[in-house]
Amino acid sequence: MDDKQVNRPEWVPENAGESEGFTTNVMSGIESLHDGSYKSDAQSSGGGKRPFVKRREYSIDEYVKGVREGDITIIARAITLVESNAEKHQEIAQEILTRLLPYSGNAVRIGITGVPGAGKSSLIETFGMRLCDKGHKVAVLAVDPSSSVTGGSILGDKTRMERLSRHKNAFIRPSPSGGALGGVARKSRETMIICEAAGYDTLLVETVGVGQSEVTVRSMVDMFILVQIAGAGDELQGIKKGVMERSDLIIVNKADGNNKVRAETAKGEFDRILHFLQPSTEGWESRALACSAVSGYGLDELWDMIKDFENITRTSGFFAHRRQKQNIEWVHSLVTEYLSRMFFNNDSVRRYKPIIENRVLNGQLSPTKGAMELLRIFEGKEFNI
Ligand SMILES: Nc1nc2c(ncn2[C@@H]2O[C@H](COP(=O)(O)OP(=O)(O)O)[C@@H](O)[C@H]2O)c(=O)[nH]1
Ligand SMILES: [Mg+2]
Repeated sequence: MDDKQVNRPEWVPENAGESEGFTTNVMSGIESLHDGSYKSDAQSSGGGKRPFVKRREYSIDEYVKGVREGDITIIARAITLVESNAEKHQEIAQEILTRLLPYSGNAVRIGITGVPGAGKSSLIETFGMRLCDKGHKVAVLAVDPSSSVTGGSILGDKTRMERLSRHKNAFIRPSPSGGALGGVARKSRETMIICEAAGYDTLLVETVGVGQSEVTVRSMVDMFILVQIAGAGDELQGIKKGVMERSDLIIVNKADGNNKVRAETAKGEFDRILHFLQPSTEGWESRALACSAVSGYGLDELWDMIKDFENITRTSGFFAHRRQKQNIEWVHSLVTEYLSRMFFNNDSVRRYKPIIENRVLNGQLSPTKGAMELLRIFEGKEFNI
């Protein structure tokens, strides 16, 4: 619990409780000067508190200017505002985002999924380094709805993208600890806007949680990549037809040493399977590629494929079309989320919900009738059963 105290953001008032809408825990993430965080004593010595430095408040103009100029500290602070659940931070954050929106949208957004251990973070590091060396500006984000429970994040585990995090052209941001997936998704999407306005041209989004987060990340990126390893067996890798159908590219990673031949064989098999599946992106035939995050094998080809994908879909108009669709879906999901929160926080609903649920459990009320009754109560009608 001590840990939590140390990690509480500076702007949380001393007397704020856990439930007042504040992010109560900031993940320590990587030790880097590029995420705008202080090189924390607490992390290296495992003990002492980081020195308390009162941060200067920036004006909205300063935020917008700083982000546009690529000022790492201000970018990180702007993202922290976006990630805050406090209402007053949200107001400022939304104003900043509105001002930045016209400068966003210019990056290619790539989502990367796959089971833990497949090598997503390692690939991002090796591949990201190459892009940065070529002069690209790469932002790496993670989407991990479980991070608020476990306190872990991609950058908290052993792969910390240490080389990449030190590169001047890279910006790495661990997953926001937003609780529900919806919250994490909103924060990640808004973080993407900030990164694009800051001039990052390639956004790599690592999916950390399994299941639902894949669907969410697919809905916020242009290209979706599934990372697999050869020989682990479909069961173990949890390959579902749905995930493959959402993928534009399947990377068979760890194609190095003794494993190279097996990886190439697996690549061939994936190519065959993909051929029979519904393609994820109109006008693009999903394909497989063998790569190694360790040797760098296949990574030039990976970049060529990303460029091909971008060219083909931009030319056909599908690229822009998908983004528009994603934006509208985003609006809808925000509305749904808002309504659901309002519904379950409604006083009458809270009062009668346990009673109605109990009747459903006892078989006195069908689930449908129970739901209808709750909705009636929400609309201000009398409880009448
Ligand atoms: N031999 C080999 N090992 C790799 C490769 N990529 C990742 N690994 C190892 O696989 C493990 C998991 O990698 P990580 O990037 O953390 O996977 P993630 O959970 O998918 O992000 C680590 O021990 C890596 O060193 C690769 O291309 N070849
Ligand atoms: Mg990882």
